[in-house]
Amino acid sequence: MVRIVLVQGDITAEAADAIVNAANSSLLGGGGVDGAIHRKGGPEILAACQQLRRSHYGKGLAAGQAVATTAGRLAARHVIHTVGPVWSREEDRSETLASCYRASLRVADELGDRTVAFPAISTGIYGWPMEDGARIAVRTVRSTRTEVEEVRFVLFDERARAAFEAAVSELGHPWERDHP
Ligand code: AR6
Repeated sequence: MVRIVLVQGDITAEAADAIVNAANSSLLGGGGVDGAIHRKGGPEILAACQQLRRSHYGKGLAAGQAVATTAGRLAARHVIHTVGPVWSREEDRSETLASCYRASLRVADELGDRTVAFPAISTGIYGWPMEDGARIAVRTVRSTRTEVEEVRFVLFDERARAAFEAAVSELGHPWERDHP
C-alpha cells in the first residue's frame, strides 16, 4: 500500500525521485507550480520540454496525460509534467483529473521512481474546487496499482492541507504529516 504524506509548503523545495508539475498542454511553462518549477529547476527543464515538442509531442500534451523530463537543479531525478483539466460547471471532467494522477504514477513506474511529490493539480489557475480536487487525488492514488512507495502531496496553503487531511481521513487511508 502506498504511503501518503501530506506536506504544507512549496513543491520546488521537496526532495523526491519525481516532482510532478501542473503544466499546460504547451509544455512551455506558465504560472503557479509550473512557473516555480521552471524558475527553480533552471533552463534545462524548458530545453527538455522544447525537445519533446519537436519530437513526440508536436501538438503538445493532452489533458490527463503525463511525460517526464530532467529535474534540472531541483532535488529530484525527474519532473513529471501532467496537464490537468480546466474546471467546468457544465461538464464533469473528474476522470481527466484522476487520469493525471494515474498517468504520472505510470511514468514514475517506468522510470523506477519510488517517491513522488504531487501538487494539488488543477486547483489553482484551472479553478477546480479544492475539496473535490483533494478527494479525487487521494482516491486515485490509493486505487492505482504502482511500485511507487511514497506519495507526497505538497500543499501550498493551510486550506489545501486541511482539504487533503479531510480526504485521507474520509477514505480511511493511513497517512503522515511532514512538518516543514
Ligand atoms: N508549490 C506547491 N503548490 C503550489 C505552488 C508551489 N510552488 N504554487 C502554487 N501551488 P496551479 P493548475 C498550488 O495554478 O490549477 C500554470 O500556468 C496552488 O495553490 O499551479 O493545474 C500552468 O502552466 C494550487 O492549489 O496549477 C497551467 O497553465 C495548486 O498548486 C495552469 O497554471 C495548482 O495550482 C495549471 O493550473
